[in-house]
Amino acid sequence: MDDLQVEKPLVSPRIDGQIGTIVIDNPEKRNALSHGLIEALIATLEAFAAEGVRAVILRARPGVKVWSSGHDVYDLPSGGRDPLGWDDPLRELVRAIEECPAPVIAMIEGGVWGGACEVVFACDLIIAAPSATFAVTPAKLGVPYNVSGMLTFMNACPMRIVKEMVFTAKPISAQRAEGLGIINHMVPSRDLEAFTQTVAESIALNAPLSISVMKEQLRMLAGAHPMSPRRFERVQGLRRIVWESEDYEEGLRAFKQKRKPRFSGR
Ligand code: LCV
Repeated sequence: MDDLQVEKPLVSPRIDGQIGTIVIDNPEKRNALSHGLIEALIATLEAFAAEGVRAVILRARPGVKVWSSGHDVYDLPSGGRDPLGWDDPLRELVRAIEECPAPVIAMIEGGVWGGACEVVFACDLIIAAPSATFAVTPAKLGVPYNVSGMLTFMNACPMRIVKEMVFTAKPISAQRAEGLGIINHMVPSRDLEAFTQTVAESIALNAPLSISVMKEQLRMLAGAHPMSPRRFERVQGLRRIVWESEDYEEGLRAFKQKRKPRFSGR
């Protein structure tokens, strides 16, 4: 790219009063969570915290068909490396949302895919239009999802729904998600922005210290699942079999070649 071309920002942040809004803005790639986009999101959350923002709204452009297509598949490592390890940018983004002192409200229109589902489920509230859908897709790519990610899903959904979502990799509708308590509100698209703003304002009027400490308590309690070193090592060993498998390589290859994967079970 010659130096005259300025890279389009991948996020559009703004602060109105005590409410920060982040618009994810890379529609050409269906808001895929690339390293660059994730870095911009984390930097914005940190800047909002430094400004004392009391509520955050995380959204895409109005009317999108795809809120986010999930982890940027081209950023997924192949050749025997854990694709979702501690330092994976997606994991850093989930932690940044969970550790943001202000509640983060995911305002959803359109499809939420894969790792973006975990990002949305890690948010404190989810307010969605009827057009929203949620799909958890590791099985579609042959990816071994990681332990804290599975815990995010378990904390967001009843176990049988987690199993249906991870085993089928099929989207569930906003209407079904609302009925299951996975999202806080389903709101007509025309009212979505105003409704979400009203919820954010009601949070911003309350005591920020009390809220940030209750948010951190809930994060710690929700993550308080004792797992012995022996069990954790067993999980990591099982995950390694997956990320070293031919199926994982086939999942990545098929996506890039825009064809259906043919999984062998090896
Ligand atoms: C890179 C993309 C992507 C993308 N990455 O538009 O949860 S896990 O474990 O699975 C985790 C590892 C994860 O999150 O993996 C990614 C999971 N995501 C998905 O399975 C969704 C993949 N995307 C799609 O199914 C379609 O793109 C949807 C249905 C989201 C949108 O379909 P649509 O027909 O509107 P295209 O498929 O034509 O995509 C437009 C451009 O965005 C790229 C895609 O490669 C294409 O790029 P080119 O124009 O250069 O061909 N793109 C879409 N998703 N996750 N790139």
